[in-house]
Amino acid sequence: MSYVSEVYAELERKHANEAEFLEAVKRILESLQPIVDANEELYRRNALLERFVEPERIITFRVPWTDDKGVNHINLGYRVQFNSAIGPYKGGLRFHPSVTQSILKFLGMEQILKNSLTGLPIGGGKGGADFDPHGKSDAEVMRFCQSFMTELYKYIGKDVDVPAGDIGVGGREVAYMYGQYKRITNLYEGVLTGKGLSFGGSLARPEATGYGLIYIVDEMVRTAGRELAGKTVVISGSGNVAQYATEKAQQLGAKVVTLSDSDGYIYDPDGIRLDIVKEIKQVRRGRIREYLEAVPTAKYVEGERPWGIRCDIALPCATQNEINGTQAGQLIKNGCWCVAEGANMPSDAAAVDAFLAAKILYMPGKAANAGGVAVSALEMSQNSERLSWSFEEVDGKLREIMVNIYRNVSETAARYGYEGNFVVGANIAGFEKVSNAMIAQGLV
Ligand code: NDP
Ligand code: 2IT
Repeated sequence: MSYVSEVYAELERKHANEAEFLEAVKRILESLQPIVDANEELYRRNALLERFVEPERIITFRVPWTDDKGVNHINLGYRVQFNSAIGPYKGGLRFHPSVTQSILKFLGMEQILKNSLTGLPIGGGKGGADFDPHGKSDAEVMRFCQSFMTELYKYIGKDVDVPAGDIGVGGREVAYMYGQYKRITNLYEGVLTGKGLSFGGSLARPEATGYGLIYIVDEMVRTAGRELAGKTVVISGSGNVAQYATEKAQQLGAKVVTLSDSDGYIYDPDGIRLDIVKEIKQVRRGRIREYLEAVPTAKYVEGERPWGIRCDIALPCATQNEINGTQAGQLIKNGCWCVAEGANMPSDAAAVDAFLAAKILYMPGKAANAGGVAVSALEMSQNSERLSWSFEEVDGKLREIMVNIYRNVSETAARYGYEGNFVVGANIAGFEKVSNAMIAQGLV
């Protein structure tokens, strides 16, 4: 049995009930095969893969809180401190009813490689809770965030572990958690990123994941001799990543025709009016179907995802496994020639195989959505030096980081004989730095 298969079989035995995590590890290990083949003896001697697939630590805790009617609730909170070889644990917190340890381990594993790709000194972590912020009052969200932090604060710190947002965690939630951390510890430190501008947040952090996605798409498309301007773009989701991907795509002259939420998608052939979407999602915290109240010529399709709409470029920006093999085939058949992932692992294994087989431009999430965590790391730098950089400075660095990621991923793929396969390129390029650091630091 190959080293990769041995490690995977053992992991499957130990964590048989963690389907999402096992799937992520399987896909990553498969694409690391070329670098493992080249270094097998060294890796085995250092138990490298065995260590790489086990988190350094997982913290699980209960989160009690009281709703506005006085009813008590208990949710489950987690922090997966996966890998600190190249820096303090760094990664978002997700509040969504689907959150389990398996999902957070899969996201944490992705985060290790993504953070490495940014070129910045950040390790990999992820956390969250099975709490659903939808329909909760501000006071309920505040009480939940305070209770969550009352436990989490023991395990984090500016040089230890620095959480941020993810699905269901945006500026409001980060601010409530920051307030509680400060109150308990009496420390004013950059322990969370994505903070408000008046208390240590970075300009361009809200925009960073979506803008970064478009910067890498722009670079990839231009390298292929094409351009973004005038192209039709289909986007899923309508949260933080989807909104700012739409904004930057529009600024570069592309036409975005869809957005979605967990209820359905909107199709506006005239191009999405982002001001309306921001009002619905950021101010009213409403549903995407409300777009039709302002733009009656648009269409709303309940219970479906937008992959049947003809486009040049598709940008999944909602959640994992939102494109299956059949939907990928449909996109390709309709002429889509570029897919880049704003979300983490939105394409399932069959969809990825379809994109690679069709040889379209396909950039996986750990490279394409790394702009968010990259600017989080820039927020940490600003907090450490107690200075704030201008929007232009942060945005300029973000663009440079995304261009560098594209070049690194594409050169690494070519170096291992997989030209144009950015899945292999991203996984190996991310892994090279982490594995070197892990081996150098000895058996820890
Ligand atoms: P938000 O909570 O701001 O938005 C999430 C969007 O996706 C909403 O429109 C939501 O709809 C939709 N969505 C969530 N879960 C599902 C589901 N199970 N089925 C269908 N739609 C769903 O999150 P973000 O925009 O921050 O995150 C989106 C993706 O991007 C995630 O995969 C996240 O991990 C990834 N990401 C985020 C980064 C960041 O900086 N925020 C950085 C890198 C990656 P609804 O409101 O109906 O639930
Ligand atoms: O998936 C991700 O990269 C994020 N949710 C952002 C993490 C961060 O620390 O900014």
